[in-house]
Amino acid sequence: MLRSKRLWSLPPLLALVACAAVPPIACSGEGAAGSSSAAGDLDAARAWAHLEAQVAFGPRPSGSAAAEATRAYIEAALKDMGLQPVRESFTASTPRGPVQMANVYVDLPGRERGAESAPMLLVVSHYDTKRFDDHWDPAQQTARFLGANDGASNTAVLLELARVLCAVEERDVTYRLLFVDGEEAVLWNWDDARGQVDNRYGSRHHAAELRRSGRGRSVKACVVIDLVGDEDLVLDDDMNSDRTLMRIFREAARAEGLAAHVNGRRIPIKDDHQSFMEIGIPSVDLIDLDYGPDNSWWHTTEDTIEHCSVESLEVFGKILLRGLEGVEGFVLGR
Ligand code: 1BN
Ligand code: ZN
Repeated sequence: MLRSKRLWSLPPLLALVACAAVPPIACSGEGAAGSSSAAGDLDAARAWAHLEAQVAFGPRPSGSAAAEATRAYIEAALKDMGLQPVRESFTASTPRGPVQMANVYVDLPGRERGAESAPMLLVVSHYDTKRFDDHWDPAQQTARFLGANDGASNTAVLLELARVLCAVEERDVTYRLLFVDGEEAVLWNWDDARGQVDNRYGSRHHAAELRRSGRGRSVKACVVIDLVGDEDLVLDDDMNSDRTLMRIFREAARAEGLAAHVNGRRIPIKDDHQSFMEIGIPSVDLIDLDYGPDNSWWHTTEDTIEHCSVESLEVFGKILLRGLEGVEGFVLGR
């Protein structure tokens, strides 16, 4: 089992006021290349700092002030890298009434810079945390759901991926990094709202926009990351994912000597990848949905920083980067 290691001593990584005047994809700023790690490596310490920062906002359910603070943090981090994030705001119609939500995305153009038809690879993470306000055990009135693993870990890795991709001189494919709101259901269970879809609000909204604009035709693959900070990280073999993409990541882990961290339970998993599968984009969910003894930390107040580890972010980063090389080949039809 991987052990948790705290990195409280890290210096603050982000100036929260971003530099607005930098050109797109300049990938400049304190967060860009030039860190202690070799260019091309995902720096787990930087990712861990992003995880800590999100958890410090407290519970971050859609529509909350903390969700807005998280969005602002994501945008500032991306701007600090010299990128120009786009905010996609919308009002979600939920079983609890309208909720104001917003996705944030950033495009890193490939060689065919500017061409609308350039092949695109979408990488997705949700930043919202599960709503708990009406589900408190009376004995736990002061407890809070922090989503260190479910929400913060995946978003931390996606932010760090942005920094790594910035350091690449020329990409073969265009990457879109998408931070979605409203992955979690607003009712307690994913499928409680019979007849109405009460989950994946942000990814469904983005998928609908891709279809409406025609841009979806150039999106050749989608990689969703979720719950990747578990100190005992083993990615599941999700049956709802595209089999080829799943195989690419399994082989990537093997090539990195990390086979013990993939090929977990073969189960069908519901998550944001379904929104993109529904519009015909091959998609994979990289997720470890076995968190704590018998998954007892998932969607509980046990989802804390103490149950995540920087080593798991490191392991996942290696699998992700090696796998994305394979996905790029998939996207380009190689
Ligand atoms: C993943 C993280 N999910 C929610 N938080 C999706 C999901 C819902 C996975 C129900 C399995 C069951
Ligand atoms: Zn969740």
